[in-house]
Amino acid sequence: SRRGTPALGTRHVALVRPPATNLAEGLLTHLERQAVDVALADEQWDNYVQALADHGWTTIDVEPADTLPDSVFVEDAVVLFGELAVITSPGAAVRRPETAAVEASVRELGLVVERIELPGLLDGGDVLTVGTTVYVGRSGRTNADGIRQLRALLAPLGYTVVAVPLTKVLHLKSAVTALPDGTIIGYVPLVDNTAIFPSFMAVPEPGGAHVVVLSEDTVLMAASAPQSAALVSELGYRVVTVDISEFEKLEGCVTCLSVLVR
Ligand code: CIR
Repeated sequence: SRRGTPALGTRHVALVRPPATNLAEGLLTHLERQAVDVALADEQWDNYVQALADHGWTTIDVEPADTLPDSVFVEDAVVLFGELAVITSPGAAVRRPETAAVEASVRELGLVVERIELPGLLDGGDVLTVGTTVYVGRSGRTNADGIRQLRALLAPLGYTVVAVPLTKVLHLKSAVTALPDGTIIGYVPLVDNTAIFPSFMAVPEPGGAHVVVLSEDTVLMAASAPQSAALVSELGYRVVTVDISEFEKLEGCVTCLSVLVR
């Protein structure tokens, strides 16, 4: 079994979940509600999936759930560590029913399944793995018991769970993600304490804090953050951009829309 720092691209499957017809009713914590154009969202989602496909990722659709508006944000329901799939315990009660179909999909992939149990709460958007370090946001969605359970599941596999207090943002990965070389990039006004990260680079836009690592040399970023994309490009990475404006209105970002199985 793989653990530690798996080679990128050992498997090229990505889980995605088509947007619900009631997407526009998704939860909001920090933003004022703006009208979501669901037809445009569908088109943007298709383009996002196409961008994954263009870079060698075969996408698998988790069964759509038209009564679950936030189900498109599939990364919140499961976190993968090599062959281990940890089914989360979503911090928003209305999102809890999202996990069942995601669990079915990861079982079909043959992954080992573990679960965070109540009263533990943990959203996948709070989990950022860099090598064998697993940063976990202690956020409005993830509590201490959820972090404790994840730590207990991962310690035997050689991972260190580092909890990150958050007060200014929905999820850890709303504020920071990692480049392929392990550099943490983030939007400073949303991070309580950047000193917790061993190598941190600031980006100039909130949407620029989010990268999906498509390969060792290519990342996916939102079109809403052109200056950040230029900065990452200056570091020698290929940057693919997609417009996800309708998902950003719901506090979603490029990372939330898929789970890459490496
Ligand atoms: C929510 O509030 O749960 C959704 N509207 C947005 C979730 C975004 N997911 C993420 O940042 N991982």
